[in-house]
Amino acid sequence: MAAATECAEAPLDTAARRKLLQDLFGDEDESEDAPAPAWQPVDGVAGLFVWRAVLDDATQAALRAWLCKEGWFVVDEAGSAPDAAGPGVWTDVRPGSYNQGMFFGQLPAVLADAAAPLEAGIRALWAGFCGNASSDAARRPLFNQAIVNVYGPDGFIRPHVDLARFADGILVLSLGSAATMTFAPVAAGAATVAAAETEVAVALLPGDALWMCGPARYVWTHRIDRADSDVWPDGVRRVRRTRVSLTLRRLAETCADADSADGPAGGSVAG
Ligand SMILES: O=C(O)CCC(=O)C(=O)O
Repeated sequence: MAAATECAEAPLDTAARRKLLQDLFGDEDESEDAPAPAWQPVDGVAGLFVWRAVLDDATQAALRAWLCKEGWFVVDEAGSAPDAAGPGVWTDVRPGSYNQGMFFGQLPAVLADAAAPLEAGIRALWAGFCGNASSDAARRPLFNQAIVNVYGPDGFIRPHVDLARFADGILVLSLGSAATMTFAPVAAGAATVAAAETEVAVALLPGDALWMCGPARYVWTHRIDRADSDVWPDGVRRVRRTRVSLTLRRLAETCADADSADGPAGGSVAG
C-alpha cells in the first residue's frame, strides 16, 4: 500500500469535463446568448434535477483540502492520473478515518460556500416541482444539516427514502469519483408515480450536484449499488474510485429538537 502523505492538491480539470459534456450534448457556449448551464430535469422522476460540472476547480480543491485536513481521506504517494481516470477524479485518495459524519446547525463555511451558487436555482425550482412552495422556497438558511459520506471503490448505500425529520429539498454534491445512483418508486407510493414503474439510473460525476424534491424525495428510493466501474456519458467505462458525497438538508421544523439526538450539534461523528 502506498504511504500517506500530507494533503496535496491534485490536478483537477473542469475544462476537460465541460468539453466532454459539450461534445456529448452540444456546445451551449458557442452562442454568447446561450443560457448558462443549470439544473436539468432527470427524465422519469419528477422533482429530480442534475447540474453537471457545477463545482469549479477552486471549489472542488477547497472541499478536497477540507476533507483531507479533517481526516475523511488521505492522499497516497502514487500521485494521480486525472486524464486517464476522467476529469475531476482524484486517483490519489483513499478513505481516511471516517466514512460518515453529520453536521447540525451552521454548516462549515467551505460547504456553505460550495452550495451558495446553487441556491437561487433551487429556490426557482420550488414553485414548479416541490411542495409547500412559498414557505420552503423562502426558508433561510436553505440547509442546516449535512451528511458527509465517503465511499471506497467498493462502497454502496442501500435503497432508502430520507427520513421525515428532514424537510423537502435535498442537495447532493458529488466529488472524487463517479457513481451511479438508482431511483425506484417506493412500493406504497408507486401508484402516484405516473407511468414510471421502472428504475432510473443517474450517473453522478465529480463536480455534479443533484437536487431531489417533491416526488423524487418522498416516493422514490435512491441507492448506489456496489460496482467496480461506471459508464460515463461519453460511453467510456471508468474504474470507480474513492467518492465523497455531501448531502445538505434542512431539519423539519416540527421535530428538529428531538431528532438532533442523531449526532452532536455542530460536530461530526464517525459512522
Ligand atoms: O452518496 C450519495 O450521493 C447519497 C447519500 C445519501 O443518499 C444519504 O446520505 O442519505
